[in-house]
Amino acid sequence: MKKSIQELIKQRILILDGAMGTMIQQYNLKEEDFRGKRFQSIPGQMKGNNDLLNITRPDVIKDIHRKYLEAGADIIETNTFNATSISLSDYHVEDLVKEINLEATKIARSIANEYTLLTPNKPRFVVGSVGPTNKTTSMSPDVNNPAYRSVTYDDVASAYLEQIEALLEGGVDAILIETIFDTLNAKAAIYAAEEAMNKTGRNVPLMLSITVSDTGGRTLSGQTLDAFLASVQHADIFSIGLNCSFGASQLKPFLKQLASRAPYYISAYPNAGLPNSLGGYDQTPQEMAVQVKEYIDEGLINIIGGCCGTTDAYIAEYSAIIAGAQPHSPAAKPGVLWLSGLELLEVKPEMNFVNIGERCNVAGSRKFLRLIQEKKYDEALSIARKQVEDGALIIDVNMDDGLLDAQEEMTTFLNLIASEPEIARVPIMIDSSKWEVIVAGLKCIQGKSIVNSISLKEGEEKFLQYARAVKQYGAAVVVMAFDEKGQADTFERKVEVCERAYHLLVDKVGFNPCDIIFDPNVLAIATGMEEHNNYAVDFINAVGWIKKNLPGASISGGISNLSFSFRGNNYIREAMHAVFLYHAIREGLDMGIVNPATSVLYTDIPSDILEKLEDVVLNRRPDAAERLIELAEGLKNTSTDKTQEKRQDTWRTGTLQERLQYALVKGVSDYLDDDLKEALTIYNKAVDIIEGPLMAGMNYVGELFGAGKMFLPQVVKTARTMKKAVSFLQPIIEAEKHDGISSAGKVLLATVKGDVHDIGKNIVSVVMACNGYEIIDLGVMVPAETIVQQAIENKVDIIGLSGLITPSLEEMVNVAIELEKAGLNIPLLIGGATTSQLHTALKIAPVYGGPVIHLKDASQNAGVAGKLLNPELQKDFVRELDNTYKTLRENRNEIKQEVVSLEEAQKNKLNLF
Ligand code: THG
Repeated sequence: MKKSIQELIKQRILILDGAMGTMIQQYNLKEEDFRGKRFQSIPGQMKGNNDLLNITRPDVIKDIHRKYLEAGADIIETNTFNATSISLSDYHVEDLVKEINLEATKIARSIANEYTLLTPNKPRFVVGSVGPTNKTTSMSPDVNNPAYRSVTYDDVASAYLEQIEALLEGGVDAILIETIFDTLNAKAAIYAAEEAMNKTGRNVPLMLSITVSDTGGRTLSGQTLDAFLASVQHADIFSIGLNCSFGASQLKPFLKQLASRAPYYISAYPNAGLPNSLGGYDQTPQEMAVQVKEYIDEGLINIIGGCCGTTDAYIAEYSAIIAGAQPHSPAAKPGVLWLSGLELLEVKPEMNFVNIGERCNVAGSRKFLRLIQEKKYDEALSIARKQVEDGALIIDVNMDDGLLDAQEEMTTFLNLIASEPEIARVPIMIDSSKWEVIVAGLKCIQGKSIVNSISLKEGEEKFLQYARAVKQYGAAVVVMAFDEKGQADTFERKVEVCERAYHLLVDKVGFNPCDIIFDPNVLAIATGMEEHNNYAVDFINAVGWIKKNLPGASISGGISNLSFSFRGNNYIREAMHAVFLYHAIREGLDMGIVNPATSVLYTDIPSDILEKLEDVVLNRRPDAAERLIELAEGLKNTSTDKTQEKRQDTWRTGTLQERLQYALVKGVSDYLDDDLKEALTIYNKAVDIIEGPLMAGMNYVGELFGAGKMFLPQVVKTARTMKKAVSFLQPIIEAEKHDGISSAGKVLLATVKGDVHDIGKNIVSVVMACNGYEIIDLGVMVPAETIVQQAIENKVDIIGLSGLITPSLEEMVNVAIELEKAGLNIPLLIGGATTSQLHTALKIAPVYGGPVIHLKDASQNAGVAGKLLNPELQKDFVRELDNTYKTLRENRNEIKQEVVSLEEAQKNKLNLF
């Protein structure tokens, strides 16, 4: 009987295959191969649609699998990386999802079985490859609208469900969700995988593989690996690992980090080194094997394979280095509550207390309510940001108001928070009494959040249903001490309800006890009603009981509820909270929803006041409330917020340059108008401000990014701030232009087909518009034909192509060929990460008659365009350019392609600005 993958992995390291794309390239397939007879009439280009080859050239795919099996692979991946309706729709073949996945599985299955028969003691496995899709649910593709999403969680989940169902039906041995760059996409895939397994009745191991996108070791959507682990902790995961990103040696520190924390088997399939400036990979199989051997020797690995640039020759090296090696033994499960935003929050006992910011609550703050009603989201976000600055480790968000569409507001606000790295750093607590609002919130958040709340109010059945859903979405949950009889107000009732809920969650739902947070109801005291006097005591005692009797669970409460009867007297309120927290934390309170700006410390409360407060909180005498009220009236209502505000604004005392740089680096636009007004009095022209201090600030951001000190979402925020600055200056620039002078020239801009990145392009657009050019922006994913047609129709003077990912290099060549075919010689500007002068010189310039210029960053565009459109300057410029390109080509023949350093690769990435 063939051993299962679960048995085999305990015994030895398993070999996964190498890249599919690199192998397909070796067959030099033509457009006709991809189309076959069947797809002759589908519009657009079909070359590059590798997944379609399962139908049109199954012989090639089978041959590739055979080579990998021959090279010693224990596991091969189906050729289905892009086989979801979302990715296939780029090629207008989104109807073929089921067929492609079934065919791909059939091909892989048959050849794997063949090899299992040949080598029965080395059984071969087929894993269904599930790629990230080309869209992200966590980020906005629109610079002007950070709340916008081109796809939703539901879109992605249903696309994945269709794919994974077919893979399971076809008979894969495991599902591999790979090249994960966005955790929300991955969570939707995990959700879909569970659904698909339930539907098909085939329960197979779930494997995950992340790709890190920067030297700081974060995903593209900005999460650290630790944060990622928290986000997917709810799933039944077989293995986790890293693929793509970098070569083996650059990947190692991140792999180590993952292996030290992840309670799963570990996989790795790196690229064949770092890409060279042409987007190719030069590391030899032997060189790569030396680096991979280090992983093995350090006990990091259970499954090893290859990504971009690897072929069967690389995989063939592995058998020797894994022989007799000790497989990695997974880390222990955490045993404490893990939450995450962009970063991990591990609620460890020694943390003492986790404060949850209460201020983004329309029911708990008049100001926040007004801002949401008036759709002043920027200011509403500032409230969230301030709470994090004040030390909130989690942010509570509540949109429950009769006159608001709570579901829509929750979605908008959480999407906006996702674009604010300073806020998104921390986990979110989704606070609503409406289930639909909670679900809407869960579908927006890549981190591991907290649902606030569920309870037994509507009976056991509903409670279990909600709890199962929370678990499947991967959140922790606040359970309020409510049941069918109502709110638990006494110690006995609190304990009774929490205990019952605990057993239902742990025993019936299989909830991780660490993901349960009890809220035994903080109720207002000193209200004048005698039956309220013991509420705080009952709460504190219940905390102690839960801590001792319900292992793993945390305890929280809405602390400000306690002091409602002292509204208007902030000092007394805050002092009362301090006293209450002091006693509750001693009993084991883990967290609380509070105003993080509070500055009253227990130890700072004068003893006469403290005594009266403790009388009230601990219910020590019947007249305690009256005595406190008397005292409160004597005290002025001191506001404690003022000093806090001052402290944060110290950066405002810097020079103009420093302030603008700070605003860009932090992405803070609050003072932008003031600072720019000041700049206008110093600089001669508004354009000079953009090209001077603002560009300098952007370059500084570039350096930080290159050094791994900033990560992509932060940089995106910088870009937004830059855009705001530019739009402030734009009308002034317009006015400064001499009247009547028409446009400096018409510029067509496009991100090429296959690529959705456009932040860099948008900045180029703004900078050039500032310099008087008329911009025709065709957006993203623009096919070559459209670029040609629009260039002709609009009689443009310059064409600018942009792209961030490696395949865009080839697409740019394709566009140049199409422009040449159309007989054009309009100057072509090339920009974006992965583009390089070398690639431009070697691959793009030779296929096009017009000038082709590579630009390093957005600040160069206007200058170059100016030269190109001036007949006198153009001659010299183009001659010089030709010479440079010639030298580059000649040198290239002598020395082997230079390998760009990691830092260079990072800087290239920033070319998008
Ligand atoms: N448990 C759980 N969740 C909760 C609560 C709880 N969520 C909501 C609430 N209770 C906790 N949040 C707040 C937020 C603000 C205030 C009280 C609790 C508050 N606000 C001032 C007031 O009403 O006087 C508002 C002043 C202003 O408008 O600025 O006190 O118990 N799980």
